[in-house]
Amino acid sequence: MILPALTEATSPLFRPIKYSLFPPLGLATLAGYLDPDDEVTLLDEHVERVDIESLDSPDLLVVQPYITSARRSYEIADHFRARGVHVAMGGLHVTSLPDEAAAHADTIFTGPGEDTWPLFLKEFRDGAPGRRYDSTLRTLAGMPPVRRDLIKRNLYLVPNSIVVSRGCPHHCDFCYKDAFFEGGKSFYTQAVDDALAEIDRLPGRHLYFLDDHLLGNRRFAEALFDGMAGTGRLWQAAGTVKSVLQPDLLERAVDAGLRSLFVGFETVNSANLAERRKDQNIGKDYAAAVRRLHDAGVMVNASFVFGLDHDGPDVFDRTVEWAVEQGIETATFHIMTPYPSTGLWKQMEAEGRIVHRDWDLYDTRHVVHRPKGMTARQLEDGYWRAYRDFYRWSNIWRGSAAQPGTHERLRHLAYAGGWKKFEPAWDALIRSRNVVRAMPALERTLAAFGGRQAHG
Ligand code: B12
Ligand code: SF4
Repeated sequence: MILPALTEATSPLFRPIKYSLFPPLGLATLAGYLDPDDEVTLLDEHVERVDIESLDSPDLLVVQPYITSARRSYEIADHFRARGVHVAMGGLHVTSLPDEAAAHADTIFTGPGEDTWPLFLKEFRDGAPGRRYDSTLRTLAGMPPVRRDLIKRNLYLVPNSIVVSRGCPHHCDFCYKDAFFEGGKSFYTQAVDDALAEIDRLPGRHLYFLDDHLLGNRRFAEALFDGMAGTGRLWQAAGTVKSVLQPDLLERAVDAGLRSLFVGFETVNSANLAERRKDQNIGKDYAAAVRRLHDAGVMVNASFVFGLDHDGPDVFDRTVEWAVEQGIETATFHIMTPYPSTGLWKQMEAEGRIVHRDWDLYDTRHVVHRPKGMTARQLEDGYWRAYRDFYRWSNIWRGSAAQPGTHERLRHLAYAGGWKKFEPAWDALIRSRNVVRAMPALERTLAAFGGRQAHG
């Protein structure tokens, strides 16, 4: 099983820490369905060199392409198919463009794999594998434990990534979600006991929930948080502005160990929200959401998209200024990128505004569409400027001053500075092949100041 990487992640010169954060959870999940006596190797090109020439030919090669790693995925697949190996491919990019992927695979899968993958395995063993499997039955019931034994933990800063749900209850039209889950349910969770059992299997204290929206099903989230309370876990996750503003749910999450939340604010221009069907953000008080998180001792990783149709050249400074004023600890900026088969893609294509299909550049750092309110150059320059400005020491300092107390101010400085200001140190750690050694420092930062306890 292989997770191919985009070129940047394999560069001998500099490897950003973000590619050494999380292990290949999707493939480790699929490996759970194999028989105990099947031999399986899990390779992740983001963190290890994969020399395809020197690899033995397996009976079956499983490849998971993302859009930005599609080119490399196809190269690997073509190489092994030429050797007579059966290649199976699935995941997000394959679901967006099944015909493109089918040219490089013997079997393709669309949608999540929990129903079709075991069926394929049986048919493959029987010598009659299908050419294409489309997922329709959506459930996580009876899912085998994730094969975490296949994950080389020392190569990741956050080996304990976990997902306990699939999809999301919302329908933002730039998101991969609706297209990926077409043909069945698009938001469902594990049984709470199964999720708690999966959590129990993870060593150490720190967890990172990769669920699109961990707070999306209130009943599930409450039961999960109640089950986790008192276990001493420290964790990070993603949620929406709306869910943060709900009474009580955030408090339960914090009592269960939530210390930092990724929130999709997306835009400071409210006209963009309606156009992109980000309905759950419309009319929501963003500043109140940040305040509520900070008051609860939770750090904010805010996500913003630039280049939406109502954005003009002033959007970069306005966004950075707003984020710094709120004391947001970390921000992730993106250039609006229409992913194939999303609603946004369909609109851009109908308007003739897609300028090329070089998937390598669909990494949210390059302009691939014709923007409305500015030029492509302004958009790319503004994007890079926003990163530089947000992570200037003067702004990190200013942001920390917006925090409710001294503890939070120190945490802000340690966390925001640690991520962006010490990239060369991260690079050295990656090269030592022991990134996990930084985990205690991350845990200390999250634990020392966070949580409602800090406020007495
Ligand atoms: C963690 C994560 C990352 C991590 C690491 C990824 C990793 N190690 O797997 C990091 C930080 C490195 C990352 C980087 C990027 N990411 Co990212 N990331 C995610 C995130 C949040 C979770 C992925 C995950 O683990 N999911 C849980 C597992 C269980 O699901 P899964 O991997 O999809 O696998 C299931 C199915 O897809 C299917 N399946 C997958 N492969 C196969 C193969 C077969 C044979 C079968 C049967 C089934 C199957 O079965 C699995 C079990 O259900 C997703 C959002 C999401 N909800 O998926 C975005 C996401 C995958 N990322 C995305 C993007 C765009 C990027 C970046 C380009 C963004 C950027 N600007 O930096 C980069 C570069 C990616 C690259 N390497 O090329 C997009 C992908 C869009 C696309 N069409 O490909 C997503 C969907 C986010 C979004 N909403 O747009 N990412
Ligand atoms: S809330 Fe997030 S995960 Fe859900 S549809 Fe919107 S962008 Fe996608």
